[in-house]
Amino acid sequence: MQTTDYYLIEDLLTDEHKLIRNSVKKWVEKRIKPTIDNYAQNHKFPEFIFKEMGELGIFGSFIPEKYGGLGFDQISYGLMMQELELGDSGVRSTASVQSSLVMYPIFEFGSEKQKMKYLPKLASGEFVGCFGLTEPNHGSDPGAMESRIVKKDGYYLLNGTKMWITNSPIADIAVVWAKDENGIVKGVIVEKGMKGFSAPEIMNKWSLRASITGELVFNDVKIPEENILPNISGLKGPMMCLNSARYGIAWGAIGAAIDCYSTALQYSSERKQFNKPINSFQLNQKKLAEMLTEITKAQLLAWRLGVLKNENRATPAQISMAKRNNVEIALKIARESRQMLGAMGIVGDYPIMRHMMNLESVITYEGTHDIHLLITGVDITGNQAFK
Ligand code: TGC
Ligand code: FAD
Repeated sequence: MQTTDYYLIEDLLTDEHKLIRNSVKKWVEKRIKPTIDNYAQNHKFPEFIFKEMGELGIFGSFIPEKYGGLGFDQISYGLMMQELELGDSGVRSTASVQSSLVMYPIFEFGSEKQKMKYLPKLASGEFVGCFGLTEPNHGSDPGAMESRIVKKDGYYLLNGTKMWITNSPIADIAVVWAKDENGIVKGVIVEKGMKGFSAPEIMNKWSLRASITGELVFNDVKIPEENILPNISGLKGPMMCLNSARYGIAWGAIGAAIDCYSTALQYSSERKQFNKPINSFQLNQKKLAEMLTEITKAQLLAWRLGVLKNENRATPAQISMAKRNNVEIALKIARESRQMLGAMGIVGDYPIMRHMMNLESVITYEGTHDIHLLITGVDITGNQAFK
């Protein structure tokens, strides 16, 4: 049976890339695959992943060693995300948030003191971080955010609410985006235990059930001046973080797609109807052929984007195209694979339904499917399309 590396992309990887990918693959096979269905069925977050992913060097792998990272390149980061999402989108979510949305802004926009204080603990998994941009009234349009910081004598007062925040209920720190008195977006590091700060969990999700999601509520929270990210002002701050996370998702979604496709391929070679394996019927072969074609195209898109990212040449619109395309094909592959398993497709014995439900969040967060289409449209035409 065909592998999922149809165009021999393996040849484009260095020995170091393969080593990194294989170590994450091994961990996912040993620690995530056997346990994740139980966590998802019970809507529980597998907290053990923090320490173990920290030990594997997954958090902030692209950050210099001085701050606890490994100084890896962007293809390595992408491959890690692919392998994690082969296990579960929620596990990849945790790595995306910790690496791209918490460690990245502290590294890029933080003071030396902030970097030394937070980055090594985030890298090791001792600290859990979260990222607060979305609000109850402002999702796709974060520039209209209502959260505010007001300068006082030696500190700031933070007020507002953030919504749909991955890992917020268990986070030690939150990188939060709020406007100052001049309407300028600033980044703030909020620590667990600060008076007036709470992070209630959002319950009853049908998607990303093995990931924990919550709110961030700020009522006159006193933020020391030293907790403001000094080197960034404006919406481009959080957007730069999203460039990194969206890039990781473009790789991650391929992992979910590969897991669904491989499951459908295996099942359809064993399952017989009308005295024949069901993968001998042309309609099922069409499904498999189209899935592998889309996986191959997505791999090439992600790999080339990684090369451009390594060269600091990847544009936000290129990242939007890859995130949008790869999540869309993963979701379609999940739906087609599920059909190929018939009734068996709906049970937790196979990973497909879980991936499918997870991908309904992945296609919405980090910018919805349509927002990424609009970003591409604006880039092509130079004309605004969503205001
Ligand atoms: P616009 O006027 O276009 O831009 C405002 C300023 O931001 C800059 N900018 C970017 N900079 C770097 N990278 C990007 N991708 C950027 N996009 C915009 C832009 O140059 C400008 O800078 P300046 O210096 O001129 O002021 O902004 P707009 O108000 O029209 O808004 C459009 C925008 C870009 C916000 C919208 O298109 C968008 O992307 N909305 C989606 C919001 C989103 O993705 N939210 C994600 C929340 S976090 C999350 O979902 C985490 S999920 C976690 C998990 O994986 O579990
Ligand atoms: P809305 O912005 O209300 O959009 C609703 C619909 O309207 C969408 O289909 C959208 O495409 C469409 N739409 C909006 N504007 C336009 C337009 N101009 N033209 C055409 N169509 C439009 N956020 C964080 O900050 N941190 C996190 O850690 C985080 N984690 C998340 C985890 C999960 C499980 C989920 C589901 C979300 C998470 N989010 C997080 C929030 C996520 O980024 C937002 O849900 C997303 O940006 C969309 O915002 P919204 O849900 O408010 O939808």
